[in-house]
Amino acid sequence: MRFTALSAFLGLAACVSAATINVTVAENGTLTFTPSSVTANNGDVVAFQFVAGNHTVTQSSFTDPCTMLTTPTLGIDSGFQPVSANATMVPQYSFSVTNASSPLWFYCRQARHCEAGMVFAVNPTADNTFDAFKARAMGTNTTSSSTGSVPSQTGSVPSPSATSYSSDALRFDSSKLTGIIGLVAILAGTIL
Ligand SMILES: *[C@@H]1O[C@H](CO)[C@@H](O)[C@H](O)[C@H]1NC(C)=O
Ligand SMILES: *[C@@H]1O[C@H](CO)[C@@H](O)[C@H](O)[C@H]1NC(C)=O
Ligand SMILES: *[C@@H]1O[C@H](CO)[C@@H](O)[C@H](O)[C@H]1NC(C)=O
Ligand SMILES: *[C@@H]1O[C@H](CO)[C@@H](O)[C@H](O)[C@H]1NC(C)=O
Ligand SMILES: *[C@@H]1O[C@H](CO)[C@@H](O)[C@H](O)[C@H]1NC(C)=O
Ligand SMILES: *[C@@H]1O[C@H](CO)[C@@H](O)[C@H](O)[C@H]1NC(C)=O
Ligand SMILES: [Cu+2]
Repeated sequence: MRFTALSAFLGLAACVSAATINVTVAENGTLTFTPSSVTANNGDVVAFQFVAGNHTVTQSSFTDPCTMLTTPTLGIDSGFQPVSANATMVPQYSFSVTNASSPLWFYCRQARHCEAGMVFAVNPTADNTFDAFKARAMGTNTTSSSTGSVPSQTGSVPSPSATSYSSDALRFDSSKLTGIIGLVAILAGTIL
């Protein structure tokens, strides 16, 4: 009993101390994540606000920036988040960082946006920098690229490797709830 109560308290304390890191997607209608790279601690939530256009935040890998991560597990993917020009509420998507020692790499999978540099990173390293990731993204040549640039901002954290995370999604437009349920279930699973 006592142990359970203590565990619950520690769990709560961990939740309370976790920070939320806001990232704006398509600020001013540009093909950008702002900021484009963040440093997060374990438990921190990275929350994306999609303010314009029709974009995604989709997990990839350093070596293949514009391809959705499917191994060892399916990566994080917000799905397309269209925002009408006169929207008063913007869609939001978030996930929590569970291993700050593992960098996480993302792109927008709308046609050619990745190749235009619409990429994002959590905890890039000295070896695998955000700038190098973005350059790889823009160097992919499966499709022609359009214009767009991202102000770079590099976080740093030691040691690279495998990916681990939990994710959840909050969509203010209830028409997009399909698929979110599963993600919420994953989050609930990590809490319980
Ligand atoms: C993140 O955005 C939310 C609203 O979406 C706001 O309440 C919160 O203060 C923001 N956090 C930071 C660190 O800016
Ligand atoms: C959006 O516009 C504001 C005001 O001009 C500017 O400060 C900001 O850097 C712009 N953001 C992006 C991502 O271009
Ligand atoms: C958003 O983009 C996707 C992929 O291009 C497309 O299938 C979808 O119809 C778009 N949604 C809107 C509302 O334009
Ligand atoms: C505002 O949004 C609604 C729903 O997306 C759309 O039907 C309408 O045409 C929009 N109006 C303007 C002025 O953009
Ligand atoms: C670009 O295309 C060439 C030829 O198709 C290929 O050999 C090369 O690996 C590609 N580069 C990248 C970064 O995908
Ligand atoms: C966190 O990531 C590091 C570096 O990739 C890895 O060595 C470690 O095993 C991971 N820890 C967990 C709990 O997954
Ligand atoms: Cu995009």
